[in-house]
Amino acid sequence: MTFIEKLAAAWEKNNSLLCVGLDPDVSRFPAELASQPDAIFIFCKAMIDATADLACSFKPQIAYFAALRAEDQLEAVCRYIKATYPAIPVILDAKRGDIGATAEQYAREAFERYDADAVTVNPYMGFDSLAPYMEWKDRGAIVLCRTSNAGGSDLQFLNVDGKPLYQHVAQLVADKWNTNGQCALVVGATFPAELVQVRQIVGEMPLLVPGIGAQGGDIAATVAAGKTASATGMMINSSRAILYAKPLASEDYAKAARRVALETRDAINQYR
Ligand code: OMP
Repeated sequence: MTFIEKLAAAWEKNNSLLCVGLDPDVSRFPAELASQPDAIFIFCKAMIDATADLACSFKPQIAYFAALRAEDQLEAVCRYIKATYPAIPVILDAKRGDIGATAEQYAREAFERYDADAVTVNPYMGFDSLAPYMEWKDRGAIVLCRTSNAGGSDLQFLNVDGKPLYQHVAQLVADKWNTNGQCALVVGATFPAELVQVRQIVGEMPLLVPGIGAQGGDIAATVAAGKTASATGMMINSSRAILYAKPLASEDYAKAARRVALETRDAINQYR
């Protein structure tokens, strides 16, 4: 099964467009985890178990592991998802981008070492920097297009031949780069007007849409702007709002994460 097929099956199976982001910040972990040597894995496993029936994908962010020399725990997280919830695609968020020879190594890192179903990549260096990922026909390449941060406008909004640069990226991926049908695009939930533009350009192509939750993106506007004719087409990511949800009196941290993930999944579904 390809990444795109697996994603479509997960949308259906869990009736969900929610991507649960795994951004494990040890400074925000519950106190009882602090002394554990593999605290990052234990925390992520708890989050995965709490949300696996509510998510269409999991997105571990590599920097949170690598900064603490915890790549072994990222490997364990990816292995755990694959073994326990094989229907849920794993997106390695690494935002890679480099010359072809180096990109080949990054592709092996994502698809061999971590066995990710898809990886986020940066289009700034052009098609030859993305081509090595496309050699992995059953995996996905999720290309940054209109990012959720305010500074994304510095370059992505530059006017090039009468159109903002991000629209050229969307057009290039849709028309030329997606030769094997394995691409998706990143478009922030913080910019619903641009989400509408990108959806018009790329047709049914899946979009990774971060920016709801901690970054304040509006769920109703996001869904209206980005859904396809079949009311799917998006992996709407939330990380911190789910991972660090404040437990109510009767809850532990995993139950709190589940409550917020459920509310978020259902809020998304309400507007599909
Ligand atoms: P929260 O703001 O905590 O929901 O986390 C958002 C996650 O999505 C982080 O892991 C970011 O690195 C990632 N992200 C963005 O926030 N904005 C983007 O434009 C792209 C990404 C991404 O590629 O995932």
